Amino acid sequence: MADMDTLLDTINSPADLRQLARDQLPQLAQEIRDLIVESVQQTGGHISSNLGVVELTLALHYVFNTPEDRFVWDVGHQSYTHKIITGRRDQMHTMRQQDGLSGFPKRSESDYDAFGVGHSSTSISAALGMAVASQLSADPRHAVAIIGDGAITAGQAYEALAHAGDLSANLLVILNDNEMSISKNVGGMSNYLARLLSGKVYASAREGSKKVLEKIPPAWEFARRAEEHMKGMVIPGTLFEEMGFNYIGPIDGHDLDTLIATLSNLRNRKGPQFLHIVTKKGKGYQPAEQEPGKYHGVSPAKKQSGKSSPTYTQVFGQWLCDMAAQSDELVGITPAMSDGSGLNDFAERYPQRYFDVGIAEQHAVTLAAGMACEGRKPVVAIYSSFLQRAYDQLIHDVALQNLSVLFAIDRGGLVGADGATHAGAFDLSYLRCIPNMVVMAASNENECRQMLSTGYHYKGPAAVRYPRGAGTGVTIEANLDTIEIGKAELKHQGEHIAILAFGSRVQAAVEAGESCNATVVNMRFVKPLDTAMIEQIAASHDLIITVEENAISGGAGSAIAEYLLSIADNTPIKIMGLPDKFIDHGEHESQLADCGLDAKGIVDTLLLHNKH
Ligand SMILES: Cc1ncc(C[n+]2csc(CCOP(=O)(O)OP(=O)(O)O)c2C)c(N)n1
Repeated sequence: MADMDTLLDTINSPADLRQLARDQLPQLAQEIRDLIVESVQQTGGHISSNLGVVELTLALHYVFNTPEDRFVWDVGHQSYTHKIITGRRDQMHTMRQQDGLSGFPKRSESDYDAFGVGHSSTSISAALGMAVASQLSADPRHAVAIIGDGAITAGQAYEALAHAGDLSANLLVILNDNEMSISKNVGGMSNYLARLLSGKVYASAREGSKKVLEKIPPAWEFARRAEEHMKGMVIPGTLFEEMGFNYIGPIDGHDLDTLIATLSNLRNRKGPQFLHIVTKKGKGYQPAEQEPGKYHGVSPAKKQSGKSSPTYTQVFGQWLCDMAAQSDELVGITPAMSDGSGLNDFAERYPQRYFDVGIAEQHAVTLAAGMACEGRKPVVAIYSSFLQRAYDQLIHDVALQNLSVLFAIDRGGLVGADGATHAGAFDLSYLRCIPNMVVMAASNENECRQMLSTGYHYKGPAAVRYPRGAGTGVTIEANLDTIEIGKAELKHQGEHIAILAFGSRVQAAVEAGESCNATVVNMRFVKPLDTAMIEQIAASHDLIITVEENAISGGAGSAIAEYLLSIADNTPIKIMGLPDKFIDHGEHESQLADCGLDAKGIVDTLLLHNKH
């Protein structure tokens, strides 16, 4: 294929795609699959989800008039085919790297990316907003939301469906049903969808719908009658119909003819439409078809080899199993991130005490609150950026009632290739302002384990935040010992300047401090602060520098500044942390260096301020 022009080489925009004959599309689909498998092996990213929607994406761009018509991809991790045919084919090898393509749709990247995503279950709301806006300005454009059966487990999707059903806006919702979230999908909705797909009904619908759709005349009335006929053959009166949608499906999401015919038909319909398609996650790539979960998100090939320290995620997973062995009250809760949060072993060993609630962060937190009321000890394992979703639940349901829930917060800080949507940039700010909370930031994997034990035994809400990736390589003690709440740790006694460091930045601070003979403290607690230590440091140093991998605004350094102000201490203070802007994808190490948060950056700041 190397010296032969491929079909894909001729596709620089969806307009080029629309020039192709329908019978050329399967070949194009194959070429796109090859490109996805090849490029994701280099760059890392989502394989399985993307291979599942190649035909759907081609059919959508073939039928709709993008970019005038708006597509909103839910989560957006399945948008690679969309990127490939909207002029970004040659940049696929740059994906998720600094200055390269984002792994998600992004408005600033392309006119075809109608809405920025990364977190799930926003697509129906956003597409409805667009549909309503075009209705208000009498604009004929279409708005389409494409959402998976995992993403549709979240409450926001239902809020949007319920509202859309009540409006007459021209919205098309496409449910891409592969019976998988990252792991096997869970919950009542997934059972309901499985029933819709079950047995004969779906099999006959596949055949039947094809025949019916082939014969659909263009005129609207005829199309409508044919469609009603088709629906009669499928499933009458679905949940989505009850919500005010015109429900079509389930249809085979890999059958281009059926997809194109159905979408062309739906394009001419007014009001809220719901199309249910069935696809296979990982389609066309044997390893991903067999283990779609494993191939959901993969690392670049070159990074997979080599032995390194355990990740914080693994340290948490081990701690959870060890604590569960000792404490019958422990329950583990994850919002659809069993693998990513390190709960797989726990799930296997303690299935009765393991709860995957689906992509439902708000529910996860209030569920934990309810369990805590009854004397259980819930551990909510959650990514920093996903906990943003459950902020009111954290305040109103957990903290206000001073319930003992432990939050194990993974991905605290920048997250490299996953980019701004997944960065845990704000948790220290948003947690420390909540009364009753204890907030800890782990500086190495052994301390992470100790902090988890400390938070677990604390009577009230506690959070331990730790970064993405491997730990520092320290020895991890097997015990479940706790540390004293609110107690910092002096790492290096120097003079003139003191660096008060938090969590992931402690090691860099120690390097910097030792090289300049500055005092270095591992603060450990963002709340409660070790105020005795702060006072002592302020009394014996000319300048305090704080360092954290969290937004400067309202973060841990800000807490120290507030404290100094409250005791009328005017020791100069310089707060180092993430700047007031979103940090794009790139290597984690270079993201930190760009923000001046590596050892060199800390030394530079120290020298700069030392001179004055
Ligand atoms: C709010 C939020 N929680 C969790 C995630 C992590 N996540 C990304 S994709 C995914 C599964 C999505 O499943 P589905 O919608 O069925 O899409 P598929 O990958 O199966 O095509 C999850 C849980 C997220 N992106 N956003």
